[in-house]
Amino acid sequence: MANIESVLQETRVFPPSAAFQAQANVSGMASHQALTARAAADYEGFWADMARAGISWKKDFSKILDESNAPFYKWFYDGELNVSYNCLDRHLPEKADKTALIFEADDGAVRRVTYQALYNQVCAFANGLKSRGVQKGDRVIIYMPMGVEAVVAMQACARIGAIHSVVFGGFSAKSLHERIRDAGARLVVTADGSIRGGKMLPLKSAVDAAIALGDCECVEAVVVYRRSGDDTAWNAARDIWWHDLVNGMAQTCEPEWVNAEHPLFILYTSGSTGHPKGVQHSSGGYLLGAILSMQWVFDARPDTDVFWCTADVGWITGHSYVVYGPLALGMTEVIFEGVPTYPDAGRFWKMIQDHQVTTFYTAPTAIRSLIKLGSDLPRQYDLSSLRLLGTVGEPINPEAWMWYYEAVGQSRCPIADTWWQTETGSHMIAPLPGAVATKPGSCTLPLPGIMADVVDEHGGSVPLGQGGYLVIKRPFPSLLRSLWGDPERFRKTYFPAELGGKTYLAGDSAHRDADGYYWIMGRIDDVLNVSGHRLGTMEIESALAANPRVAEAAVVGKPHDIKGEAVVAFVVLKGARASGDEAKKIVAELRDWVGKEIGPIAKPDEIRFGDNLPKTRSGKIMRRLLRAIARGEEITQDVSTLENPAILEQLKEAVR
Ligand code: 6R9
Repeated sequence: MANIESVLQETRVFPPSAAFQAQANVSGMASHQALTARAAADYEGFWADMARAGISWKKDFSKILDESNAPFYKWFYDGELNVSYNCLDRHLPEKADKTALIFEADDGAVRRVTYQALYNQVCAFANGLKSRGVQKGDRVIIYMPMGVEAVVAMQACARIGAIHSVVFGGFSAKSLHERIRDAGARLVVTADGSIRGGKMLPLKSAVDAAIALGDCECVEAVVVYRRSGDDTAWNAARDIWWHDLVNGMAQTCEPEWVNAEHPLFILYTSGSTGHPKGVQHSSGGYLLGAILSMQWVFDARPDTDVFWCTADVGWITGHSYVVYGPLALGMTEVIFEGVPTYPDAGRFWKMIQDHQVTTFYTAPTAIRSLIKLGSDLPRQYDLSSLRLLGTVGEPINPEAWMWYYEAVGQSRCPIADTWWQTETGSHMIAPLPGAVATKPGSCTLPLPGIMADVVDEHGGSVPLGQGGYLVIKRPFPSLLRSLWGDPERFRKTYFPAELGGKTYLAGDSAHRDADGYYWIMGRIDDVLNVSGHRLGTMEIESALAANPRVAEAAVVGKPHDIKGEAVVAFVVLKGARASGDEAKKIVAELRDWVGKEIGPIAKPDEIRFGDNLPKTRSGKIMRRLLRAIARGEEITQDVSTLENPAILEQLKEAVR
């Protein structure tokens, strides 16, 4: 499947402090081991206990796990629940006036929303959706800025059993179009625009452009939240303002009780083909994963914590640790509209101070960029409220880990490096911070009940110290159930026959050290991780190839100090190879093009032109060679079969 590299040896170990351990939900390694042993001894009983303790069921389940149609697993599959009920209604008797959301806008304005107010807004919006004909099982696309209304829209869908599919606001009209069509969305929820870093970015016009691309007859209505105040083109037959939709709607709405397996949402993510995959999650199992990981990994203390996950709701992290996990536990959480560097690089630290944040969860790429912009900045703020830090999205390098630990956590807060994926729904490998000693750069040990392993291409465990494929050997509740509309792709991608057809192949390589700690080494497929965002090289290649100037393109990643990985594109133009100012002009044009085809996050950092691409005799692009060229490495491969070795010289030059 892919090449496996090794990582540096890291020897620093940080055991939990006595103080942290004393107060932790899971305190000490013996408790961790007891949970793990319980799961190993009675796997189904373990998960059933957890599901009964964490979730309020409308109808208790009598069935736990169905493996009869593997890998299409089912969990708690005769139980009934409603996810929004679990996030809102069940807290009202005791916590109606408690703050659920502390929303900080880009310009610093703060709005607090209590559980009662959130419940009222969710119910009103749910009634609004129903008034537009949205029913259980219908798909709703949400293309919104980060804010209270995004949370409301998602919770309202969950309330009526509609399946939401959130599309990150940074994706282009073209990407949005593909997702609207694939999901067959009945309704789109958007805003006139978003405000980030002082800049307005239009959203509604992208929805109009997406629908204008055609084949979107499924969309009956577009609901528009007024945020930026920008002028917006209006189609009176289809468009409706959010405030008009909810005006006069009842602020109660009986939840739609759904089967545990009812799809809660679809979230598109990149894979190794040109088309994104619609990862489909369940209601019961997914919610359980969000709840347990909040309790275990974030050591949630609902009565005193102020939780802040900086992820946008357009990503899985925003689903599990903004919209569902913290609310299911009845916590107070911060949500932030803006960017970490506006008005300056102290924004995160100021917000932690202002809102007395106890638990802070962000991505290594944000940490690295903030180190660069002001490694002393955190010390200018009072960060004494913090008790726990987390990271997600990509491997964190030990230097960034140490800075996070010392400068932000003041050598007092444990760091939970959490490995998981869109597909796993919740944390899989991460420290339980009151139990597991951490090591900078390692996501440490699997959570209790998660049967992770590192295997070779036949599925056999490899010895400690050796690299291999990261897999999970038993189905677990929060695992994706299918790919929307493509069960065969689901089976082939995640449960390959080579591994027996029942083992979940994560798509990452990893190794374990002598203590059994996991170290993630990188993707084994053609997926790049740029600033914690998953991008398929094939998606970028198809976007480039769709440009009229381009004959052929190949895309690889190369290490980048801040983004983790940078996108390098090798392009063959129709006609002559470009050089000089002409080349610069075309580079700018192609970068913009990719921005429009996929979204700004996918723009190549570097473009190199050649008369051809290096290929094998059978015509396959030699990607390993391109990776070496992109990194500026010595070429050690045999290139004698290349038709035109001179192109290698051409491709060594990036256009600057
Ligand atoms: C949650 C999320 C998943 C991919 C995953 C892996 C990488 C995520 C990581 C990590 C090392 C961590 N990844 N967390 N690598 N250490 N703590 O990011 O989901 O966007 O689907 O990305 O991200 O490569 O396979 P998603």
